[in-house]
Amino acid sequence: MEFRRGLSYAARAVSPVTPDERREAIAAQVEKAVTNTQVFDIHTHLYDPAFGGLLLWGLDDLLTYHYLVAEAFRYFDMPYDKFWALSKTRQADLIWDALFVQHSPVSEACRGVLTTLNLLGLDVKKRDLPKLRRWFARWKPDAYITRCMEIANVSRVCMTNSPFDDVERAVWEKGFTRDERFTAALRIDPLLLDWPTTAPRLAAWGYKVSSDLSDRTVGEVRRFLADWSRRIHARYVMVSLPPDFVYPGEHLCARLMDTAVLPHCREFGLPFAMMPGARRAVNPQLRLAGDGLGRCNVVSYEAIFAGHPDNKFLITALSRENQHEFCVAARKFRNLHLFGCWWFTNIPHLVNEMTRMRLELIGLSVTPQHSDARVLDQIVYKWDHSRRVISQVLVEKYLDLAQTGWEPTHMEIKRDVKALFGGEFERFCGVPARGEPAGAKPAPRPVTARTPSAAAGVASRS
Ligand code: RAT
Ligand code: ZN
Repeated sequence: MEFRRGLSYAARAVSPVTPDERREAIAAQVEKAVTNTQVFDIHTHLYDPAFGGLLLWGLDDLLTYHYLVAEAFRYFDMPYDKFWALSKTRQADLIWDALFVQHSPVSEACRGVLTTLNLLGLDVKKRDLPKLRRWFARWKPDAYITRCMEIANVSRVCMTNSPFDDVERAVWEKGFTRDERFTAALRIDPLLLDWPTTAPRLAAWGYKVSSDLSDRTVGEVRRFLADWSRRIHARYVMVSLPPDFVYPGEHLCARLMDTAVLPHCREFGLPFAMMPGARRAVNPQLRLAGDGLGRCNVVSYEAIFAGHPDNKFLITALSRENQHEFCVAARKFRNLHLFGCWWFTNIPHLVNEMTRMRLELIGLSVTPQHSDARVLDQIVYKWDHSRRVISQVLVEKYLDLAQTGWEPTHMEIKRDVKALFGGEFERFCGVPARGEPAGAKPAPRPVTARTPSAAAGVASRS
């Protein structure tokens, strides 16, 4: 019965009458589908609640987001160290004053705070920071996660999981019961970008590595990757790369990729996500807010895609100038999936440009956006803002098609939006060769980490 109803629904096209009516009808269908389709947010810096204080949320974390810190320092004249010595609340006060009170909050990151507050049902008109803080203090993390995911209409998020982070590693090693809404990605920047520092750490953890890349060392790096892929049930392995990364080459990064990371990804059936263009610590005094960007050499990446047809690659590039080149690369290499408008490209102007370009060059085989949220509440604004732009672009594309008489049906629109919001990502990733199928129920863990103390780690902040 359901199926028959679906069919007749599907067969019904958005029927045109006048051009204006056609635009309205298509826009209404697209907006509805975009609003109602749940998103799998494939790259965030959020954490399963079992990680306690690592999961950031609430107003002061929103205000001290590093995107806002960078903007606020343009107005501050205090020394950097003095700012970092302040409490989070005091830092948030100063940022609020500089970016919201003394100036209108027009930047994307500032606007995002207001969108979030507004969608949470708060009145921002009075600019009353203490009152807003009181509202957040009422929440406990578990209920708040559910609330934010509901408003953002996000079904699952992928974390960024680093075995090189001491706090995070300890939680994984202890074990905990997974929250199924939080999937994992194995982040390995220190391994590929700083082998001289990382080798002794691996050795201290019991992997028999030396600083050379002997067969034994490579074997042990693979054992490390295997242990962590299994432990966290990684959906993919990921690294951010500097603009000057070259492949092929004698540099340790390229050699470790060839000998350890890519064979590991093949063996485990895991995509390898590369995020080119990050120039770390351009201004170290700004800490996390001090990274810059640069254009990468797409030829090096094409050599990787071409040389490893049995590997799958996910790419999001930081530089606007690389976007067109990567779209063309995606036309050449079906083992490449483009995703997201990353960091400095996550502004409406560039999301519009990039989404349009991607749809025009590679159609719907793309994941147009991820949130990169570092603070839970940010999924509310990041997805609201992205949905608006994706919707506008789609309406235009369907209208172009309708001009030819190819009118999209409701079901076709829904199908396409589903693909863009995680469906294509899942199709591309497929089922891992080893371990459980992607997205499968996480295996029971030896220890339940949702102990009162773990939960309190978060609750006590509010
Ligand atoms: O967007 C960000 O928050 C950056 O600081 C980075 O974390 C970036 O997203 C990354 O994953 O390296
Ligand atoms: Zn990120």
